[in-house]
Amino acid sequence: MAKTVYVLNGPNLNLLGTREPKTYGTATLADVEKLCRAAANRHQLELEFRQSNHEGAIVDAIHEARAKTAVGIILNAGAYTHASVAIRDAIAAVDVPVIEVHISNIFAREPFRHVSHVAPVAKASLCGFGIDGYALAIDGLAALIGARRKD
Ligand code: CA2
Repeated sequence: MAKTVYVLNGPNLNLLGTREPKTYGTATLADVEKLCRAAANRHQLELEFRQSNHEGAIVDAIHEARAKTAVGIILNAGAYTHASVAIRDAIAAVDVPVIEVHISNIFAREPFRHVSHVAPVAKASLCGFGIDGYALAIDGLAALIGARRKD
């Protein structure tokens, strides 16, 4: 059976590439999706790629990943990272490994970004690698679950 990884993106990430290039680079969310498809394909994983500006939609997508027996979730919850107990609880409620990703180094930014409600319930977290962090997270998930790699 095909193994699927969900990549979930939170609020404002649809604006990637349009503003704040110093912090987030110039790539668009479509570029991120392409990079994720290539990484998933290398590990023979199917990909579900989503973005939402709504907290409940992200909670629903986490539940959907569980219902569809996804092998993992790569989650950039955007600003909800620092604020959402609902997303934290959803992650804790499902037995799907979540890898937290941030494009920027949240620890080198404003103090309110140093707190992540996702990190304590995530399997792993990475930040500061730009959009390459998404591919690194998929590679890390594949290593965790022992996915077969295409050479
Ligand atoms: O570094 C990240 O990936 C963040 O999750 C991005 C969030 C921010 O609230 C987190 O603290 C760190 C913000 C995403 C907004 O992205 C934009 C991109 C271009 C223009 C405007 C917003």
